[in-house]
Amino acid sequence: MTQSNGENQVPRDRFQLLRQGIQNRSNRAKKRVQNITKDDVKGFLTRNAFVLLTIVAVTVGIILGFGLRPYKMSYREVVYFSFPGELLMRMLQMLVLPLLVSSLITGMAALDSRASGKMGARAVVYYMTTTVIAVFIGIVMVLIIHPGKGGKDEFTRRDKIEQVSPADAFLDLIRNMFPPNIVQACTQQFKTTYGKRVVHVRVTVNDSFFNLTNGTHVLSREEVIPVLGTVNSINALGLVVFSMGFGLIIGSMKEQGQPLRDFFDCLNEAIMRLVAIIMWYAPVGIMFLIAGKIVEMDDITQMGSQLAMYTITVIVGLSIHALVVLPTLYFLVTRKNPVVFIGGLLQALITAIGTSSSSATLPITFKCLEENNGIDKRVTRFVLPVGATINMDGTALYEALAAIFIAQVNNMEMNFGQILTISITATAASIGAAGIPQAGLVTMVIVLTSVGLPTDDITLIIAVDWFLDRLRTTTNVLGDSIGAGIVAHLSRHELEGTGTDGQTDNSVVEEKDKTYQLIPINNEHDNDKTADGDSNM
Ligand code: 7O9
Repeated sequence: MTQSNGENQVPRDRFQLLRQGIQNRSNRAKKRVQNITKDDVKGFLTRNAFVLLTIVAVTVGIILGFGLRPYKMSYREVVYFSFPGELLMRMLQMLVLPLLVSSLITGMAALDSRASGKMGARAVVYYMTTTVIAVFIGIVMVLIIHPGKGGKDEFTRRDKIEQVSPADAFLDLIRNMFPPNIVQACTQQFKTTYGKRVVHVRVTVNDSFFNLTNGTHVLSREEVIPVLGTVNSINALGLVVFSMGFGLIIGSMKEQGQPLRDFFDCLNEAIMRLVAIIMWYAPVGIMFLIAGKIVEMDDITQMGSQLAMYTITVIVGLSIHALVVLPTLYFLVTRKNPVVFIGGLLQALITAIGTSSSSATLPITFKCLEENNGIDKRVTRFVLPVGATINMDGTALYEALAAIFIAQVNNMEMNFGQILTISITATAASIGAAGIPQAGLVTMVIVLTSVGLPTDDITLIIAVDWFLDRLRTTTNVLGDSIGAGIVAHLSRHELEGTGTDGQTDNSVVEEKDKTYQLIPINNEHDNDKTADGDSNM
């Protein structure tokens, strides 16, 4: 701003100066508009192509979905129709495993143990703070809006929900942190199942009163015992633990560790290039994912009023967390504009809505943060995979809110102690979700069991879960990304000092994109630039 804060200026002068300033500005703006060339427009479109395409894809997907609903497709047709979307999911998931391992290993190896310790501490403080805030918002919202008023009469669906023992789930979590076979960890998780065993008990009867046959009898009875089984799903927690340890070690191995550092750095770079290619397909995939889901969903107009209120409560809670709390936190810590930051993440957020999986979105989140928001790779590589595994604000908010909703429809008053228990279990459930097999339902069961709520009532909310899952996932992705932004800001001094190992060759992709960042300036000297433009009036 051309503003005089100077000596003894009379207000009129100041006013004139201001006017002149505004005039200058508008002249400059005019010139800038005049100087816009086709190339500039093209540059803008190229830079924002993905975001624009993705937004178009979502819009078309929604229109297509609702347009096709009246035709009442059969299940088989829906499966075929959703196929392009399924392909996107498969491609993204294909990259998750190598991306997770290579980024964590190089992320840890690029930092000395002091820097990574500090960064880790900051990340953990951020994860805990935001998760606790999220749970708090969820509980406050459900208590204020009270969507469960009026009992359970309007619900009909009742199925049985598998019972889980919280103790066994917790042990599974710890077991999964230490996979005995690292290859198996890429495809399987350990899960306690329950088997039956016949136990023989020898009893000695010595009863002369009833005159029974005295002597020793063998009685058999069945006993339920925990059996260690496996389920097919990536054991993210185990891989995170292994990769972090491994990365830390090769980082401290001086020149002996260099080949491995180079290997994983190169692997990571190659995967990111694959991500860049897949991103071109993402809009198509997202369009069909969204359209397919809209075609497939049950009729929403049939939804009961309680379930509708419940949905609204969750939406309000997640919105407050994602649109108010997280951006404010980002602003307070970094003093930068959170809207710009979130603007750079748009594609990741939309992918999260489309895929409803924050792990499948991980590759896109990486790309957005590194390329659009310029977050240091040492931070993203370290913070994002860990965040995707243990930081789930949306999930924590949802589970606490859902538990109290179920209490409300059962007309059960929760006292302070029970609400506190729900907060703690919901926080724990969101942290442990990736380590607990088939987490979605299981963690919900644990939260409900902890305060004695009927677990079968989970079926009441399953009807809207697919939709709320997408919003939770978006909140989770945003939480991880803002965490990366905040940690990068707080760690900027340490990162300046140690820009060495594994970092030198990382700027290739960034450099390539910087060529797009040319902005026309209002300068007479580059008239030659506008010579070929047709906008020179
Ligand atoms: C939501 F790090 C990775 F990328 F490798 C990774 C892989 C798998 C990270 C996490 C996982 C994983 O298994 N996550 C997981 C998440 C497992 C079970 C449940 C959930 C919770 O999911 C969220 C929710 O339902 O609220 C949400 N759909 O963020 O993906």
